[in-house]
Amino acid sequence: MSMFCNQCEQTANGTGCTISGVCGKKPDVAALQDLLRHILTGIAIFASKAGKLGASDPEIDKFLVEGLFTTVTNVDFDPATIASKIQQAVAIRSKAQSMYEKACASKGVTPEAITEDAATFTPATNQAEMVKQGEAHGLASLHNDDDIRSVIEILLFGLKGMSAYMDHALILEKNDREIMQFFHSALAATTDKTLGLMDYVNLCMECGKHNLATMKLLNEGNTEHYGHPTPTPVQLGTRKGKAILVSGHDLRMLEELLKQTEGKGINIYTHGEMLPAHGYPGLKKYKHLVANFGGAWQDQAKEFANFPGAIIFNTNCIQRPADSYKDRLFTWGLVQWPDVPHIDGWDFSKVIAKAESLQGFEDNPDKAILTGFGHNAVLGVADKVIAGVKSGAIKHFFLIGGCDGAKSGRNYYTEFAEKVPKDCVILTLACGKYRFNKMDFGDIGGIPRLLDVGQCNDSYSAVEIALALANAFGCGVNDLPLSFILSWYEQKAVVVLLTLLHLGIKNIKLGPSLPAFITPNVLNFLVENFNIGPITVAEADLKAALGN
Ligand code: FSO
Ligand code: SF4
Repeated sequence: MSMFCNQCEQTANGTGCTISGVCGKKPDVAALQDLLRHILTGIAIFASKAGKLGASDPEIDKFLVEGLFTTVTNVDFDPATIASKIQQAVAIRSKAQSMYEKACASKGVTPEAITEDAATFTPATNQAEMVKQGEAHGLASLHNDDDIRSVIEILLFGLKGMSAYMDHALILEKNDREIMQFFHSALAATTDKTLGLMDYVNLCMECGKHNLATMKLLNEGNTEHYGHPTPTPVQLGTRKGKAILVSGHDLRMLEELLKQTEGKGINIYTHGEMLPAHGYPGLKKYKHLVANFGGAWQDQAKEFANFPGAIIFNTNCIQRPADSYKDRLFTWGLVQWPDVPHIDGWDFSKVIAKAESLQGFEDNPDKAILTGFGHNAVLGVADKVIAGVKSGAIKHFFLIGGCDGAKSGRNYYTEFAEKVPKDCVILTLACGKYRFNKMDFGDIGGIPRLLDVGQCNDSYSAVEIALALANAFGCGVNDLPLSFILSWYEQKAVVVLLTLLHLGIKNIKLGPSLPAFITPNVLNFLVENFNIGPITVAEADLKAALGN
C-alpha cells in the first residue's frame, strides 16, 4: 500500500510519511482522507458556481468545513468513519450539483458542463476499494510541477487549518457567506488546471485574509457566549473529588459538560489548549472547573496514565491511546480513534458515568499560573503598556507562539523565553507555551512579563494587540519593537502564518523546521518578500531581534 503525507512538521525525515504516519496515521486512513478531500473538492466546484449565482446551502457548507477538519493532523484516525463520510460526500455533491442547476434555471442561464474528475468521480462502496482509489488521489496528483504543487499544498493546508476555526465558529452559530464562498472557490481552485503559480500565490494571500475574518468570527462567537477573558490564576494542583479531563479547543463542548456535571461532585480539569478556557467569565463561573492538568499534547500518553478520571478529546491533538487509560477515554466532535467510544451530540452521561466509577483525586494544591490576556484585557491596560514603552521600561515585545510537538529542537523556545531580557514582554499563545508557562517571569510596573493570549484559535487577539500598538505609536506593525518567534506543527499554524503574511508582517522566525511542502523556489519567494527565516540558535536570534 502506498502512502504520502507531508502536511505537518513531524513528517518522516522532513520529507513525507510514506510507510506510516509519525502521528500514528495508517496508510489506509491517509488514502481515505485523500479520497474524502477529492470528493469535497467536487462539492466545492458546484457550490462555488452556485454561490456566484447567489445560491447557498448551510448543510453543504457545514459538511465541507467538517470534512476538511476531519483531515487535519491528529483529528480522525478511524478508517470506518472516514469511509462513511466519503459516501455522505457523494450525496452532498449531488445536492450541490442540483443547487447549481436550479440556480442556473432561476437566472435563465445554461449550466456549464462540469467534467473535472473531483465533480464526477464515483468512489467504490467497499472500504478496501476506496483505499485504492484514495491512493490514486494523493497530493502528487494535484500538479506535475513541483513549485506549483508546493503552493497548492500551502493553500490546501491553509484551508484545512481555516476549517478548524470555522468549525468552532459554526458550533457557536456564527457564519459568514463570504468566508464560505472563499472555502468553495479556493478548494475548487486546487484542481483547476488553468491556474498558474502566481494565481495560487494570490489565493494563499486571500486565504490569509479570509482566515483573519474567520478568527474574528470565532472570537466574536467565544466572547459573545462567554464574555471577554480576564486575567485569571489557574490551579495546577488537584481537588478532592471525581474528575473529568477535557482536551482540545472547543469551548461550547466544555460549557455543556460543565452544565451537565454541576452539583454532581465531579471536578473538571482542562488539558493542553483548553487552558485559556479558565479566563472566560462564562466558563469560570462554574466552581467545578478547578484546574489545568498536564502539559502539551505530545505528553498525553505519559500524563493521562496518572489521571484517575474520564478523559475526553473535543478536537486535535489525540495520539494513539495507551492501554493505561484507553478504557476511560472518549472522543467528541470530529475526533475519532478506532475502538474509543465517541460521543455524538451533547449528551455526556456516558463520560459522567465513567468518571463516577473511577477513583478521582485527593486535595493536592499546587502553584497557579495566569491566563486570560486576550486583546480586550491587554488593550484595557494599553495606556500602561504604551507609557512603559515610551519611558523605556519596556524595550521589546516577543510573540513566542504556536504549537508544540514531539520532535527535538523545540527546547529552542524554552531557551529563547528564558533568555528574553527582563525589560521585555512575552506574548504567547497555543500549546507551545507549555515549554515555559510555569516559569516565573515577574512583571514590569505591574504588567506581567508573560501574557497568555490564549489558544492558537486566539491568534486573532494577538493580531489585534499588534495592530493596536502600531496604531498607538503611529507606525506599521513591522516598525514596532515586536518580533514573531513562531513554532508550527499542523495546518492551523499554516493558515495563521498566511494571515500574518497577508498583513505584511516581515522577519518572522519559524521553526523547529521549515515545512516539507515548501520547495526551495517557493522558500526563496517567501524570503525575498517577507524575510521569513528558520530559527537558528536562541541567543543569536534574540540578539538579532534586539538589534544587538
Ligand atoms: Fe496545539 Fe494540536 Fe492549538 Fe494545534 S493542540 S498543535 S496548531 O492542534 O491547534 O496549538
Ligand atoms: Fe506524517 Fe504529519 Fe501526515 Fe501524520 S499528519 S502522516 S505525521 S505528515
